[in-house]
Amino acid sequence: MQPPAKAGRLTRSLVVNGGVFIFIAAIVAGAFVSAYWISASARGRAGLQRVATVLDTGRPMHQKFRNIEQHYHGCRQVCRVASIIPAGWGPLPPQQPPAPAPDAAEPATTACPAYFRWIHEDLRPWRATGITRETLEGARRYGAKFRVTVLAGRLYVARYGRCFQTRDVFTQWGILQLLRRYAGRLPDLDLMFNCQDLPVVNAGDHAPPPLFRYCGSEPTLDIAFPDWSFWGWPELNIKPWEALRREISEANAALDWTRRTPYAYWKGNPTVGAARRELLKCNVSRERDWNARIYAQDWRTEVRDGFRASDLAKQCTHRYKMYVEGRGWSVSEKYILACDSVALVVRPRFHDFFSRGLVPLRHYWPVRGQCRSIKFAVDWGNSHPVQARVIGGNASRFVQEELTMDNVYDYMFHLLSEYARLLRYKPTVPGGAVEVTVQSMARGRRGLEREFMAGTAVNVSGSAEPCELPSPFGSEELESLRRRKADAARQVETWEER
Ligand SMILES: *[C@@H]1O[C@H](CO)[C@@H](O)[C@H](O)[C@H]1NC(C)=O
Ligand SMILES: *[C@@H]1O[C@H](CO)[C@@H](O)[C@H](O)[C@H]1NC(C)=O
Ligand SMILES: CC(=O)N[C@H]1CO[C@H](CO)[C@@H](O)[C@@H]1O
Repeated sequence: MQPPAKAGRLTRSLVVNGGVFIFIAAIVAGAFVSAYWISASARGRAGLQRVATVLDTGRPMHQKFRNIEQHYHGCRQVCRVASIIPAGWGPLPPQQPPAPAPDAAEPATTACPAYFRWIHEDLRPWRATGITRETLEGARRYGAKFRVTVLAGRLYVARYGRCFQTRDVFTQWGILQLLRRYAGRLPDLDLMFNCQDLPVVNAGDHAPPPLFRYCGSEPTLDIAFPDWSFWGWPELNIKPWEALRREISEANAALDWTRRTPYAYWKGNPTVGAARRELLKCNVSRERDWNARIYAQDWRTEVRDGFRASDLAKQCTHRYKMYVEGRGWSVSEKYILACDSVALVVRPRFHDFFSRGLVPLRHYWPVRGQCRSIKFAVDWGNSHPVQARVIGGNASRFVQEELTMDNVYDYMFHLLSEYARLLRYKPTVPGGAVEVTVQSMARGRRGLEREFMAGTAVNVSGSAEPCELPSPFGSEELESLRRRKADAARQVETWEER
């Protein structure tokens, strides 16, 4: 799913050209609309109530947004910020003690999914030593791009470098929504974030700094944090996860597994990563059919058409879907697993925050890079449809039940709370940091960026209770998990060789 740098440039140039057009249009139209803007601004209050109502109706997101657009079509400039902020969105409330449970005798909490246990593993390197300010600042050596500081429930961000597209924007937006969801319940904290693809913190470093990013790997110490796409990826027209998860689920119900094309499907950018270049060789040709149907994303066309041809909810048409890493992990994993198809996972080297909860042969079929292991997997599934459907069903159930946005927020809540307990100093606002609020983030945003923010804004009045964090793995448990993974891979290899 990682677009090439070229796509970024293309997007930017489209934006620039669009900007010129809007600028000219504004000069022409300016004389007519300025009077309207002023009257729209006077009606702002009523408008905000109206938007809040629209957000609460539970209608499909695109419909809600069309309503917002219609309501505000005349006041882009005046109401641009106001229009995504429902009534009652004040500044963040000050730190408050947690509200007492309604009935202390009856704990309302549920257990978190098992993959939350990896939080303890990711933080283990600092368990004994704690984290000093100097240790944290060591993350600058590893290219930290921004620093997130939470003080009394308020969010401060210091910027050290650029992130591709709006990765940083939607990551910070997600943290901001977390602070709203659990107002007054997150401790003060100070962390470094790198928004690039590859984990880098060397396990052999004498004082390894904690560094958050979107994925980790066995040989590195980077801490896995939910990626931006859970709040949407506007440049690729990928909707926020909660909405897309529902759409995929509906699409699954409409196309039964047995009616799907009995081949393995992959579509993406084949130029990132050797594994993807290898995969291209497995495409069907006149000489050979490895049961793989592989499509390269045509970025030029897709960018021009707003990625309409890559609607993820319409890509669950095959019985098998391949997952192949790009430069690092790929955000496509959750969309593939959600399909109800059998996921053929080509030996991953990286993990994101949830993928360590997946069990081979239970949630997916592990494949080696070779074409013949893809062919074997598809032949096996087509001759064992009952077992194949169980694997596909387990994966989509995992995604639909254990990877809801509630769980994503709870994962962030527990990861950040456990992390904060390791700090050996009292965080303060670092040099160069500015406070980030819903208003400051929304300012100047338009189009999909604005829509996705409105669609993922957390309801402040909610009194959600985080799930209960499971205990750390024992060393034997970790060992048996590792063994089980290796055994499953070996099992498949023996079947292939028979
Ligand atoms: C916000 O929370 C209130 C109270 O729990 C609830 O009635 C309302 O439906 C929620 N709105 C949304 C959009 O979830
Ligand atoms: C794979 O083969 C199909 C069918 O011939 C073709 O449509 C598709 O473009 C090929 N994919 C790539 C990446 O060449
Ligand atoms: C881990 C998991 O979800 N396993 C389930 C896979 O699906 C079968 C059949 O529906 C269940 O029996 C397993 O519990």
